[in-house]
Amino acid sequence: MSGNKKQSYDESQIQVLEGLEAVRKRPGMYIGTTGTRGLHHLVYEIVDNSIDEALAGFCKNIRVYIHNDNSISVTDDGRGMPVGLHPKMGIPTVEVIMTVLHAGGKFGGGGYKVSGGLHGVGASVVNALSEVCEVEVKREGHVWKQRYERGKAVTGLEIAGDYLGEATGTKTYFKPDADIFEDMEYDFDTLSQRLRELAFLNKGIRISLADERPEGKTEEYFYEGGIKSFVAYLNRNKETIQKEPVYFEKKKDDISVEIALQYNDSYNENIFSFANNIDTVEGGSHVVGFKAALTRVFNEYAKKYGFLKESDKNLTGEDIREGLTTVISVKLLEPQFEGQTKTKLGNTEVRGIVDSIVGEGLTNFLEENPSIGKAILEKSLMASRAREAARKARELTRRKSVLESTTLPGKLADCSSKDPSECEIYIVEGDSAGGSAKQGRNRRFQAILPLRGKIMNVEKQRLDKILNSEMISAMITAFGAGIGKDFDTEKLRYHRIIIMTDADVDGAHIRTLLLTFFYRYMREMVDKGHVYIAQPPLYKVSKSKKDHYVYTDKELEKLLVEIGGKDNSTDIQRYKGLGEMNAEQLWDTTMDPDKRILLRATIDDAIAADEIFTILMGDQVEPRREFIQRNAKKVVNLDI
Ligand code: 1YM
Repeated sequence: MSGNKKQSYDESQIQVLEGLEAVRKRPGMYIGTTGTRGLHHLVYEIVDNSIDEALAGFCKNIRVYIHNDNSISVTDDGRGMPVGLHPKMGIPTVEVIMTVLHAGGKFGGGGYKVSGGLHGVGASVVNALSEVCEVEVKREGHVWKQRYERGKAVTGLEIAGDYLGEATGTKTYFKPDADIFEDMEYDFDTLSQRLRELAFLNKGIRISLADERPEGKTEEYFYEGGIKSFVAYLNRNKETIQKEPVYFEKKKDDISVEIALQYNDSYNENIFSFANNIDTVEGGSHVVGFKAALTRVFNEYAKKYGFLKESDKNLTGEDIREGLTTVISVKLLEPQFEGQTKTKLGNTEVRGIVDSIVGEGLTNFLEENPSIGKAILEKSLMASRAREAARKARELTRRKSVLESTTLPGKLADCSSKDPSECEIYIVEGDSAGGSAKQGRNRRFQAILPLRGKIMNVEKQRLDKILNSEMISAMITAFGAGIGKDFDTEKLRYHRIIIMTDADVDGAHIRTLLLTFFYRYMREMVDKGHVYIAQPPLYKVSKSKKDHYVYTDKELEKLLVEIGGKDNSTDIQRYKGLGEMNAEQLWDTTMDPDKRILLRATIDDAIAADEIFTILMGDQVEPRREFIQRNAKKVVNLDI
């Protein structure tokens, strides 16, 4: 190596260290959080490199391993990361990829790089945030290896052996740094969900996930049908109107577009859209193009075949999307992400391309499948009538509320403060617990609304019926923020809506029903973090005249050790329901803001939430039974 080269090596090393030091100092800037989300994000960053290699046409199989100590390996059978010296840096390209910030994709031939997580920062960030990282490349006949610790190379790129045949590829191993991450445990289901999604979004790639921890399992995801299989999967527990999803695909001006859609007999619309494999939660130009074409084509078809008279008003997009499940996936070279969470596709040129392929494809499909067209249009016409009825009902309730001013429901024990930001409302299961809560509360800022029995299952009803339910209208009036399209969180009378149910299966059911209702009709309230779940204790342990409240079985074990084991004077009371606690106990354990535990209900994953709601609320019994068995323990802590 010449003196010159040696110097540039040193220089680049200095630059490198500064770069990755920044990642370690402010990891949140690069991976979002250092919580469990960020931990899982590391895996996606590495897998994205393999997906890029697959999209370039060189890799078919990707394997992900969760090792016993929660370290991770990802392997692929692509070309292997380039091992030659990097022309500018004078060190092996592998090392540049692993140790220079933002290196991924910026060099090395300008391939068709489309994948990339929300933050898209690549392998160097994973390396910086790992205690240990090792890369193994099979390329040019040799097995090359390099090891890094907290982002710094601790060995050179060494030849560790040779391989036979064509078996090129890359393996990246990393162990997340415990100094950085708060939570070090990988969740199989979280990884499984994203890897399955990637397999749907990139047809023909085989992705496997192996959990080497005790009782871990192995799964493989491979979908020849791509997003067509995705839609079928999303609808798998529903009754569908068409047997198979419709699928359109086209590539134009370097933008590739895929769309699959299928109707089911529910009243919900589920549109999932992706750009470069990133979930565009906020939609964007591809979704706008899709909706415009769908509405236009169905209205034209309805007029042409007499479902609507020429003089009739057009069906609305909402009517046409009732019961629709769609996946839209576009891949383009320079995606622009906009919106609050940078999950809205901005590229305007995408809109017209999607519009034209849906327009053309759907028109042909309907001409060839008139019976399906008829079934969908009849459903849309029903939706239109129901919406009209709901509008009238809403107007009626609005008018009523103007006449009678703001009559709050009789069962509500309201609080005295009128400042929503400090006010909270407890939705309490059962009259007796409701009574204790009313006595025990702080009247200034805590309101109580007792619920008797189960609320209506909103999943199976349209809005007009839902408004007739006494319990539901009580909640709507108490919250004061409207419902459905008219819902406005600015008008909420309480900034904390707290669900308080028993810690048993019935309680879990009521909680899910309430969450379904909030999710479908007061969505913004959930999104903005106004919904909470109270955590009543499971046990009261009394020893030497001292009471301890315990919230989980694990805590009980720990406490018994701490207080010196269980003996004759120790009394353990298991609470079966909230009703067994008196007012003072309920305040002390579950309602006192200084001592209580509240879980915030978030819907950070519409797909998972929709699955749970559908399974728990839908008509099919078998998936529900399976789900409950699978999640028997988790159900109590349903994190949705
Ligand atoms: C388990 C992780 O990183 N695979 C991988 C990465 C690359 C290549 C192949 C690759 C790309 C190109 C040429 C190219 C990367 N290369 C680069 C860089 N798996 C994993 N497999 N040859 C090999 O894009 O032209 C970054 S990642 F920078 F060299 F292009």
